[in-house]
Amino acid sequence: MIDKQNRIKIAIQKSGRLTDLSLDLLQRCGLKYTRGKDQLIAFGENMPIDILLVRDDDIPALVRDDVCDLGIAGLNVVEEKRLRFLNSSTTGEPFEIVRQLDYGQCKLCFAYPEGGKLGSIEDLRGLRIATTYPWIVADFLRTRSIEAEVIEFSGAVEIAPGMGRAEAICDLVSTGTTLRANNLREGETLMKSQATLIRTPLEVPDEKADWMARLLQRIDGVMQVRESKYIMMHAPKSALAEIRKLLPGSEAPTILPLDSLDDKVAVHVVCRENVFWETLENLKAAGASSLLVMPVEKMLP
Ligand code: PRT
Ligand code: ZN
Repeated sequence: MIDKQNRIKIAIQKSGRLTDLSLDLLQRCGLKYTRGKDQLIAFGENMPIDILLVRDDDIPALVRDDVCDLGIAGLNVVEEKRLRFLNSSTTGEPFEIVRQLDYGQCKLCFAYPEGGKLGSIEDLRGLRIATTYPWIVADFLRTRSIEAEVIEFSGAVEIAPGMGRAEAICDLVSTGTTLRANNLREGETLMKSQATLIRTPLEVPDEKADWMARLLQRIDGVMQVRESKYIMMHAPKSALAEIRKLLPGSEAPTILPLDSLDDKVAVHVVCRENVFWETLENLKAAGASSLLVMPVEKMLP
C-alpha cells in the first residue's frame, strides 16, 4: 500500500452543476469514499485517491500549485485561468488538459440586445462587452482584430446592457432561456465547453503515476460504456456483409454456429454508439432476426 503522501488528490466542484456528475464519474471508476456533511475532503477507501471539494474557480490554481494532482472544471474556467496564469508567469503551462469529459456541455457566446443595432462581433468595435471571462474574450477579440472594451463582471452578466453598463455581453449558454428572459439574442460562439480533467504538469512518483494511469483508463472506459450497447441477433450467412455495414461504431463481431441451422449464425457485437430503433429495423430488413440489445456494464479499452 502506498503512504499518505502518495495519495492522489483530485479537486472537483463542491456545490454546483458539475458536482454530482463528477462524483458519479469517480464512483463509476470504482472509487468508494466517505464524505462527512460540509466536509472539504472525501477520503477514498479502496483506492489511494482523495477528493477535494472546492469552488470551481479555485480548481485550476490548486492543480497549478501542486496542491492537487488532478482537477475537474468546465473548459471555460480552465481556459480563462490558463490565459490569466500564463500572463503573470514565466514558467510555462500551469497544468495539462488530459481529457474532455462527456458532461457539463455549454457554449460561451456573444449576445446582443433584442431589436437593437448590433448583429455580429464586427459591430462591437469601440463598444463595451460585459463578461465573467475577460481573458478568453480579450484573446478572441485580439485574434479577430476587434478593438472593444471588455468589462469584467463576477455574475449576472445578462443584466449589464439593461443597466447601461455594456452594449453587449459574452456568457455561457445552455438552453438560451436566460438570454431570452433578459431580452438578449444569441450571437457568435467563442468556444464550446464541457467538463475537463486537468493534471499537474509536474512529474509524479511512480506509484502515483500508476494509479493516475489506471484512473484515466477507467474514465475512458466509463465514457465509452455510456454510449455502448451489446447486440445479439441471428442472421443468414449470406447477409453478414450487409449487416456489418449497418452496425454503428462496431468492432469485429463474434460469429457463432446455431444448433441444427446451417444457413444461419448468431452474431454478437459491441457497438460504441447508441443503437436506435431505425438501426434495428434496418437490420431486420437485411435478414436479421431475434434481435437483442443490452446495456454494457463495464469496459476496459
Ligand atoms: O460556486 P461555484 O463557483 O463553484 O459555481 P459557479 O456558480 O461558478 O458554476 P456553476 O455550478 O453554475 O457551473 C459550473 C460549470 O457548469 C460552468 O463553469 C460550465 O462549465 C458548466 N455549465 C453548463 C454551465 C451551464 N451549463 C449554464 N447553463 N454554467 C453556467 N450556466 C448558466 C448560464 O450562463 C445561464 O446563466 O446557467 C444559466 C442558465 O442557462 P440557460 O442557457 O439554460 O438559460
Ligand atoms: Zn465559479
